[in-house]
Formats: sequence, structure tokens, C-alpha cells
Amino acid sequence: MIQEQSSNGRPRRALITGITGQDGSFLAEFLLAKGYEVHGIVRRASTFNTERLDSIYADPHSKGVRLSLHYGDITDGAALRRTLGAAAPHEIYNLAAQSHVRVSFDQSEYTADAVATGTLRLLEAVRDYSAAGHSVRFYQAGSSEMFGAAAPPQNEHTPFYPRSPYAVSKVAAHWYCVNYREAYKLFICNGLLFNHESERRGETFVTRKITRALARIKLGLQEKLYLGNLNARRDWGYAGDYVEAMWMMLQQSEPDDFVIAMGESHSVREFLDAAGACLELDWKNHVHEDPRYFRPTEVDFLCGDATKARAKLGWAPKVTFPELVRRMVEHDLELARQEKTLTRAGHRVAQRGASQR
Ligand code: NAP
Ligand code: G4F
Repeated sequence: MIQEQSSNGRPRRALITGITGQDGSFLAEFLLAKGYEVHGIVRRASTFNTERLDSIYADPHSKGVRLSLHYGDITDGAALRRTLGAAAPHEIYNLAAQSHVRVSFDQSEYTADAVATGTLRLLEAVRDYSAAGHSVRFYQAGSSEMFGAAAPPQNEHTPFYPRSPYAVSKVAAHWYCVNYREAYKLFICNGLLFNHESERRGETFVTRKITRALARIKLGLQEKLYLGNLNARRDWGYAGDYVEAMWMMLQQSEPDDFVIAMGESHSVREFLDAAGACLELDWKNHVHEDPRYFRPTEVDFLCGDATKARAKLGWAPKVTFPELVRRMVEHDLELARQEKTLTRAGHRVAQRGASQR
């Protein structure tokens, strides 16, 4: 394990907004393994929302604990400033977002508040923190959705053409970051990350929705799967590989912006083929179209060109597309097996509402 230390010999400290999400949980694990002290901002919820952190969470009363969670919200500037003061981070990873593109059409104002203005709030806090003499580096979670309707392959020079309130808000956040980098000489990197998935992916994103449902169909726990546009193409990679790129960006001598992608695009239909093949299941017998999953404006074709990240950061993904699909299917097949065992034993297993999927 590499021990990342600050100049006084103590571990470096990182603050992650969105630590309870897919990427936040992978990044927290990655930084803890490197010897960092990790601080994360967690929203107050009426149910537990720290499930993805279960494997690294330790009782704060124990000795030597390097993970600290702070209540806060990206829409609450005072809490952000207090957390900065308490955590005194050397690196900040801004991952907090209302990250669902379809939902952003229903909750556009909130999405803008969290994604665009939320970033601005945090940057304002960081500006004062830096002016008070703290040296800090900032990672902004940008998205390939910002390229939207721009033709593939998309790289750092491709003009943005956002197609949803989510994507427009990410573009605003991107330019806030560029402006604060230039105006206040802050060390800020924008990651332009293409879709990345995992066993921890939220169940309303199309990949996880598919692997969860096909695994349940395979075991007879479900009959149908309702989906939207099967022709959309995405450049899908593995989340564990992508959080490493976030860290690599902040270790450079100069701040810069990077596309992170596999450089390989697949349609939703091809993802279904791959997942169905893993399960020896013909998905066409089970998948039905539901207009509620179509978007008012769609992003048809994303395929990233990560040449710059490969050359300057030395970043290279380890998990291929077929391996990604296999990992997700195997994980969800195991979940389905557990569900079936419980059901057979007479237990009631709660199902989430169809409208959420
Ligand atoms: P995710 O699983 O949806 O996680 C989002 C995180 O943000 C969660 O921890 C969530 O908390 C938190 N959050 C939401 N609203 C918040 C608020 N108002 N205040 C504080 N925290 C809030 O997303 P992800 O896939 O890990 O993505 C991480 C970041 O990368 C996001 O900014 C996303 O937009 C961006 N991104 C993702 C991808 C991708 O393919 N995964 C690609 C490009 C960019 P709860 O757990 O309480 O909901
Ligand atoms: O899985 P998705 O919801 O991901 P989307 O919209 O590409 O956004 C994700 O990746 C972005 C990076 O490019 C992130 F910035 C963002 O935060 C998020 O993580 O949808 C992928 C494609 C879309 O074209 C959608 O129309 O799948 C299509 N799709 C077809 N049926 C569906 C469904 N998407 C969802 N969520 N649910 C469906 O039933």
C-alpha cells in the first residue's frame, strides 16, 4: 500500500461529496487503500443511504479510523463551509449530483440547484478556504452527457451540445470550474467521464436495470422488463477504473481537463444481447417498450476518445465491456438466488415500485 502523506508526515486528507453514490464508494475505498484520511458528505435521509459504504465503515469511536462522514448537502452552502473547516482537505472530489438524466426533465430546477449551483457554492467555499492559506486540489465530475448531440468520437476539443437539464447543468458546472481556475489560480480538474457501471450502479440506470431484471427472469421471479430506447449507444466502462483516473488528474503538476472513456460504443440492445448470453436467456421474449422511459431529447451516440488521458496520465482501463457485463450479471444472479431462497422459505422480500425502475 502506498502511504500518501502531507508534508508534516500525516496522511493526506480527501473530501468527497456524493460519497454514498456508486463512484463515491469506489473512490473512498481507493483513497483509503492509498493511506488517505477520507471525509464524505452524507445527506440526511429517513432511511439508511450508506449501504455502499458498509464494507469500509468503521465505528468512529474506534482507534485509527480514517473514514469520517459529515451531514451536509450540496444545496447548503453553510454546511459545505463548515465541513471544509472540519475536514481541512488537501483534495476535494465533487461527485454529488442528481445524476439521473430522465429524472432531470421532471426535476429540472432541483437538478440545476444541485448540479450547477451546488458546484458554484462549493467553489466559493474553496475560494475562501484557499485564500486563507490552504493548498487544495479540486476534481469536478463532468459527464459525456455534456457532448450530447455532438458527433462521435468525442474528445476534449468537441463542442458541448447538452440535451437535458442535467447535461446543461453539468456544462455550467464545467465552466464555473474553468473560470475559477483562471480567475483565482485554483487547482481544478474537470473529468469528462463517459458512462461507467458496476455491481453498485443505481438500479434505475439502464445497465443495472437490465442485469437485475434478466437475472430475476432467469430464476422465475419476474416475467417482463419495460425499457425505453434500445438504439441509444453508450461507451460503457467499469467504475473502479474510472475513479482511479479522478485521482490521477489531481496528482499532475498542472490542472487540466480529461476525457475518460473506453473508446468503444454499444447500443442498449447490444447490452441486452451480452447480458442475455451470460444467462443463456432470450431477452426478446421478455422486454417490452414503455414510453415513460423515453426522453424528450435523447443522446443517441456517445463514444469517447481518451487519448490525452492515456498519454498524460498513463490511465488505462482494466475491465473490458464483456467482463463488465459478466460481473454485473453474476452479482445480480446471486442477489436473485438469495431472493428466491428467502421467498421459498416463506419470507416476504420487498419489491421497489415499478415507476422507479
Ligand atoms: P450516483 O450513484 O447517483 O451518486 C450521486 C451521489 O450524489 C450520491 O451520494 C447522492 O446521495 C449524492 N447527492 C445527490 N444529491 C445531493 C445533494 N443535494 N447533496 C449532497 N449529495 C447529493 O452517481 P455516480 O454514478 O456515483 O456519479 C458520481 C458523479 O459523477 C455524479 O456527479 C454524476 O453526475 C457524475 N457522472 C457519472 C457518470 C456515470 O456513468 N456513473 C458519468 C459521468 C459523470 P444519496 O446517496 O443520498 O442519493
Ligand atoms: O443508463 P442511463 O439512464 O444513463 P445515461 O442517460 O447515459 O446517464 C448516465 O451516464 C452519464 C454519462 O454519459 C452520466 F453523466 C449520468 O449521470 C448517468 O450516470 O441511460 C442510457 C441509455 C439512454 O439513452 C436511455 O434512453 O439507455 C436508454 N434507456 C433505454 N431504456 C434507458 C431505458 N435508460 C434508463 N435509465 N431506463 C430505461 O428503461
